[in-house]
Amino acid sequence: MEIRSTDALIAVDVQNDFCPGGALPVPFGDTIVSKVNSLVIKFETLVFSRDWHPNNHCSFSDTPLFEDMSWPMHCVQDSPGAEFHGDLFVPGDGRVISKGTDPEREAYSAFEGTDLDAWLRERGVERVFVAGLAFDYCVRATAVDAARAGYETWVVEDACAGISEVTMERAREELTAAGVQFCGTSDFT
Ligand code: VGL
Ligand code: ZN
Repeated sequence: MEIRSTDALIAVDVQNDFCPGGALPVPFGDTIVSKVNSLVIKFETLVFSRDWHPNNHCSFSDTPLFEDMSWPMHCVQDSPGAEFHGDLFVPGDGRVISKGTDPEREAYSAFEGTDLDAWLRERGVERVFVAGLAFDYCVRATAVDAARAGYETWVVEDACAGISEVTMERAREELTAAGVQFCGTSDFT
């Protein structure tokens, strides 16, 4: 895979709370950080999304069920858990996209309620490569929205980790149906 000037990398929610030890840990979430870094150094156009909730966000529950998309409190704005993983490379010219900032609305996709589409369009981006956490929620939703917005969309699968096998399999089906393609970090030269 030859990276072009019209490509963008979207690194989704590589944050402490989604890594082991965090509030909403994705199994092996930390193991993808070095894979994401290997992409970060290759792409010119870089987007880093972050889950960035107010402390009264509607998805928070004291008795979260996960399956119904109620979650323990996580990624609260300006808390240590909301910070990017300490090993993630975030170059100064990378664009940080904060999502889920409205207390009344869930936002899994980095396109939802943000100016990401306009920002990519301004830069002439045609293809996007999506990686990060969690494969079955925010990576899935971001990639589906990218495809719907007209970008040629790829998910770099080994640079993602997901919450459960069942929802990951469902996500693969939904991504495929949306026209999203899959690749791996070893496909980039
Ligand atoms: C996410 C659950 C709740 C994610 C965010 O980043 O995949 N999952 N909030
Ligand atoms: Zn969240």
